[in-house]
Amino acid sequence: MSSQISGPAATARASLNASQIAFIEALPKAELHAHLNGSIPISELQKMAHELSDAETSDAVQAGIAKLKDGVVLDEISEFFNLFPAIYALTSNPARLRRATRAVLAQFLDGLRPQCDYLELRSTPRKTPEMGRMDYVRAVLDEVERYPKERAALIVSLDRRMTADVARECVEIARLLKEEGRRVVGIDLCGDPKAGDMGTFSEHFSVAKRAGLGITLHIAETSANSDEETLQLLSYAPDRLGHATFLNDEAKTAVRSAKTPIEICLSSNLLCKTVVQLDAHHLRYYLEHDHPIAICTDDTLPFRTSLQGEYALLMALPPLGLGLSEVEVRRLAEMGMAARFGA
Ligand code: 6MZ
Repeated sequence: MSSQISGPAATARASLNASQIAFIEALPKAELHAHLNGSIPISELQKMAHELSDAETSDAVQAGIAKLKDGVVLDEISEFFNLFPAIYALTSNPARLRRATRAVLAQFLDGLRPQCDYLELRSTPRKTPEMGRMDYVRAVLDEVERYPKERAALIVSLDRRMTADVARECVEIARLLKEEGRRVVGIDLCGDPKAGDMGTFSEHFSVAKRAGLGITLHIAETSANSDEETLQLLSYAPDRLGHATFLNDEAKTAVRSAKTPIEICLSSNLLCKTVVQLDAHHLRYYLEHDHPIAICTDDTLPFRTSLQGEYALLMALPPLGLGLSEVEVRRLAEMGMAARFGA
């Protein structure tokens, strides 16, 4: 699996026997919640950082890459967002963005026992001195479309900190590219959960829906997200939800009656400390109610995980994992496949 520094997923995997590992590898699985710039293998980032001259990579970027290599420890989720400037400095032109995307796709989809059968990769269109947002999305799509449509698709992310104009531009890019027949299947809302005004996004989700794009929203990711904000986001009738860790009873009832699939990222929740331990994880509640769930990685690099690692967390015995049965794990994998926007 991963040669990265050990995290909860690797520890859980190490506790499984060969037949459990073979079971996980053989399960048809979909990865529906993976952020491109959080999923670039460290070896690829290091290569890119080496190839650039010192003038091009500042000390801060070098320090950021070194920190990622050593395995970041986060005291709280807000620290997580400080990791991205170093990565963004490397994926700031179309050629290097394509290279990074190719490495991410290979990590999930290539090899004898790929991490997953289908990947919906997501990324936030970025404008840099060397590319516009449309160039950004086209560059990523060029790589995604090297795989058949049954294997890979793209979700365009909106960042909570975006202005209304930038959000409009991103949705327009997604809509136009979909119309051109390119493989954009959805719109996501992500970014620092403590930032932004969610009223900014309402009209953009309507436009995206009318264009036939799926909507997935990071929602109630931290205890600081207000119930009011959560209900506002649910009023946009999303097709899937990311995390949904801190839903109150009213929100839970709404989500269950709409049967909205929830993308669950166990290592991410543990390392960002939004869930203190696995036996307190909200996955259990949804599993008990037979509510649709998709098991996902979020950001493989900082969370030191892989999709098979997340499945290992499901199977490993407590306290390393949730101790779910093969029947339950198979059901979760099937629910993940059923929640795809594309394919
Ligand atoms: C919220 C997250 C996230 O889009 O540049 N991102 N947003 N919660 C999370 N869970 C901890 N993990 C990643 O990938 C990186 C961007 O994805 C969002 C952040 O906005 C981050 O800057 P892209 O490819």
